[in-house]
Amino acid sequence: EDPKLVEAFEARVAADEFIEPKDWMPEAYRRTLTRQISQHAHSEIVGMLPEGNWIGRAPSLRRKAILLAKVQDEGGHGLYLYCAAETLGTSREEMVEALHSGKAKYSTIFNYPTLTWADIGAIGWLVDGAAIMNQVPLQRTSYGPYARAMVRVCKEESFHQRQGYEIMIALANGTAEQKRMAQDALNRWWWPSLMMFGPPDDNSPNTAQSMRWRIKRETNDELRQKFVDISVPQAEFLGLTVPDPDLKWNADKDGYDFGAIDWDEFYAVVKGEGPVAKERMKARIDAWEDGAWVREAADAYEAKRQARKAA
Ligand code: FAQ
Repeated sequence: EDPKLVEAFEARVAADEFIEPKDWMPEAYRRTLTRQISQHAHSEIVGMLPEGNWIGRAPSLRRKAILLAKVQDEGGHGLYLYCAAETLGTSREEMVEALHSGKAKYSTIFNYPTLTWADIGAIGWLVDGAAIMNQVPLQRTSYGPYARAMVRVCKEESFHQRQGYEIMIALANGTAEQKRMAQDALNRWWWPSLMMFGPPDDNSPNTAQSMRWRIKRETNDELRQKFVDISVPQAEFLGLTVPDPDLKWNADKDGYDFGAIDWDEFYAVVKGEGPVAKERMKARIDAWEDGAWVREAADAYEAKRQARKAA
């Protein structure tokens, strides 16, 4: 690569300018962005599954309507992000193929099962909460189409987080059984939510370069710490207990110290050994195959339209 082009690129990034699709960029920048944005898109799409399976079982018409809208939003985020990734030169088909073949990752969090209605509250509160914590700084990521996608996505995610927390408030103030369900959901979702931020900084191969290129604006550990600091008082307000005996306020660092994360579990789930990983992939592959007729019909329609135009 021409060192002059690299230098000019790095200067633009350092000046907080957005890089746009037709601008020159180093191949490694293109590659890591395609990786991150496409995996982000896959996460949104696979993320529809754990909640989608509760739409028909939500406890009231109002809850069904809200959950349906939320899951549709996640689908929209996925499509939006695939479009942003496509501007870097990889086709949607290639990205989907990478997901289905197991080559591309998606967030570990969606490989855990949703056992009770309280899980829908915990997901909105913690999983969407963690997503916002990670995505707000990405509104200033150096690639223009990704940054702009994040503005809209973050607005919708904050609504999702509020709806989840509101479910938790209802359950935590409900019957003893409902409060028990809320606590059980917190117990199961807390640690996987902390894992969403990725491996610790000293074990994160992509962080240093992505910070330099301003793809990432804060590191995995910085965001994880902020998430703990914001979520603990929210759990206290609910009257629930965070399942971490080592959690302790640390006045010196003005934040919480927290217990050790089970990184063996994280890496096992990344490798595809999550509790419902096989089920999730099967659902995605089946949906793609069952949708073949829609793609064929769209192609046939387009061919007819072109023929009519030519005539
Ligand atoms: N799961 O070097 P790093 C949502 C992989 S929110 C699986 O630190 P990086 C909303 C990582 O890809 C969830 N794999 O990597 C929603 C890399 O492998 P690779 C999605 C993980 O990229 C809510 C390797 O480990 N959000 O969907 C995970 O610098 C509710 C080494 O890691 C985003 O994707 C993990 N948790 O930092 C939807 C946000 N963590 O790719 C429905 C954008 C790490 O080299 C319902 N992405 N890995 O093969 C990011 O900010 C970053 O990509 C990180 C990882 C922070 C996820």
